[in-house]
Order: sequence, then structure tokens, then C-alpha cells
Amino acid sequence: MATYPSSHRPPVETESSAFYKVAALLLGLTAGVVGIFAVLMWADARDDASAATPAAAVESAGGEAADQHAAADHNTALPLASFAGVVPENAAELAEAHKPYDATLPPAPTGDVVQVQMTLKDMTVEVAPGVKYNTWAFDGHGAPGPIVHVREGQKVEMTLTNGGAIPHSIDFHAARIAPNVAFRDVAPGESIEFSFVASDPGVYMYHCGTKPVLAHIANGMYGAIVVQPKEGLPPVDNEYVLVGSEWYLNGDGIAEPASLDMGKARARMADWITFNGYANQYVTHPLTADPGDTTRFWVVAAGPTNNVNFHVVGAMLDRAWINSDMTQFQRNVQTAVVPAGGGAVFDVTVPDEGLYPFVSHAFADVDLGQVGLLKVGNPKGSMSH
Ligand SMILES: [Cu+2]
Repeated sequence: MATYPSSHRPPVETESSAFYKVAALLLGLTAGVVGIFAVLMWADARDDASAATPAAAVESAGGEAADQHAAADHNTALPLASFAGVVPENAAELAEAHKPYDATLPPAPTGDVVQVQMTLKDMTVEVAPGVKYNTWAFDGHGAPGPIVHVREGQKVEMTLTNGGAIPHSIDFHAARIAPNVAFRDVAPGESIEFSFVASDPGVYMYHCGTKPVLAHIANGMYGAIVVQPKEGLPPVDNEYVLVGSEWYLNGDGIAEPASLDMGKARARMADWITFNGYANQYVTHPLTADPGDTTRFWVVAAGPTNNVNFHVVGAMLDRAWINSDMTQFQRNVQTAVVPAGGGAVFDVTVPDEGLYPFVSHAFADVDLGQVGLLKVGNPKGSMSH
């Protein structure tokens, strides 16, 4: 029976509504009784299990395997163990000793053709101080792979050699090309060659596109390609490339290297989230600028799943080319989303000496290591020690 807001009279109890109330009460009682039986049966089953014979225990182990299979079918076996923030005691020392990924944008080669050669390699890298991880790495660099820098209009001739144990591939977001041909799988020991004209300026992700892509990206198979606009950009003083990504570990990686926990990757439960592959590396080893400098950040969010919500504390993104749309920029942006699989370019002018953290402003990501410092001038003290 519908009631209407215009009527303030109490609803009239009719015979039929009384009937439904009684019926509902009976149904409720039935449900309660069924529930009690269910609890009793569950208790019975528990008693049986505790009195199990060794033979039954073997059967039960088989059942456990079947359960695990069922869990795998549902993609994620719960509960998932987190190794977030787990580092050895000498972590601070190890962080100091770590050689940071060089974020400096390398110069773009001249000429009409740029040859890029990469050899895939399975290798163990550190993703945080003392935390080792088994990656599938582009060109022996660990993760990210090498920064590729070309000019708009140049032809990129790519040669990929698979020095790993399983098939891999390379997918350039900067390329307009048939992916079934250029981005196809390469068997171990084999190579693939393809070329494309870098016709779209901006900063783009490249990555392995072999299935399951989630696993290949999560294992470190990604990098950035910068395509410098033909007409140029406003001149700046420093240029850095930052690739955001996250790591999903099946162990803490301290005594022995961790590998991918696919369940955690699917559940988006990262252990470490990084710029250029290593947690907090630019906190310990800051990027640098002089007072008054304009610094250009070429930012890619490699994921496999997370965006980078790029923000520089104490500064503005004075020019923000969102989604690598180099035809226009926004001014004075506080935070810009770089979507997973996307890129963006930010110019930041800092007049005063100081330590300016750059972060993904989704602060769970900062907590897991996606933060660095832009050290402007030679400020006294430090936020990192
Ligand atoms: Cu791969």
C-alpha cells in the first residue's frame, strides 16, 4: 500500500493488511527455525572434523587444495598479507648507499631516425631499502626501463630482444601502429623490429603488452618515452622524468627476493609505491634546482593500476599540459591527475630556497614511498633525516 506525503492521516488497517502481517510473522519464525538448524548442522560438522582419522585428514588436505583452486578461480585468495613498509634495520644506511635512478631527461638525438635497442632481462632489483624483487626488466635497467627521448617527426626504429625466460613484447603509447603486428609476443632468445614516426608530442608510457598484462607491468616492464614538440616548449632550467608505479610482493623481500603476488595486484593492495621504481629514493637523494629556476617534470603513471595525483608542496604547477595534450596548458594547477597508462608535463617555478616535496597527493601512496624532494638551493636541515 502506497502512502503519500500529502496525507498526514495514519494508514487505515484493513483486513488484508492484517493478513499480510500475520503471514510475515510466520515467515519470520520459519526463517529463525531454519537458521537454528543450520547452526546445529554446522556444529555437527565441526565435531566430525575434529574427530577425523588420519585417512580423513588426507582427504581434508585434498579438500584444502580444492579450496585453493576455488579461491584462484575467484581471482583472490584472502586474507592477503601486507609487507608495506617492512625494511631491514639498516634501511637508512641502505637508502643512502642506493644509487638513485637518474631522472634527468637525456638529450634527444639529432637526425631523422632514432634507433632504440632493448634487451629484456630477468633480474633482481631493490624496490625499497633492502627489499629485493624479481623483475622482468627492459634493457637491464630494472624498472623503469630507459628513458627514450625523441623529437616529433623522428622515425623510431625499435629492436627488442627477449633475453628473458618467457615471451614478452613492447607497446609504445606514442605509436600509431597495428598492435597485433608491432606489439606481438617475442619468444625467448628472439628479436622483433618495428618502426613508427613519433607524430604526437608529449610523454608516453611504454610497456610489455603480453598477457596477463597486469603481471608483466607489475613485474617492472614499463618506461617513458618523451616526444619533444617540433615547435618547442618554453625554455626551462631542469628537466626530470618521473614514472609512478606500484609493487605487489609475495614476501618481504629482505632475506630472499620477493616475486609478484597476483592476488594483491588484482586487489590493488600494493606494498610499495614508487617514483622511478624505488621507494623514497629522491627523499634521500633529492632532485635539484636553483632558486628562481623553472623545473619541468615529465610524469608517467605506469601503474599497473594506480594514478599519480601529482602535486608539489609549496609550489604550483605553473604550466600543466594535462594528458600530454601539448596543444595547450593549464595555469596554476594545484594537483593534476596522471591516469594509469597516461602522461603529463608540468613546469614548476620556485623562487625561494627550500625543500619542496613532490608527491602523489593520494596520501596512501606517499606512505608507501611515492614521494621525493626538489631541493632548491642549499637549504639548511632536511626533511629526510
Ligand atoms: Cu613481458
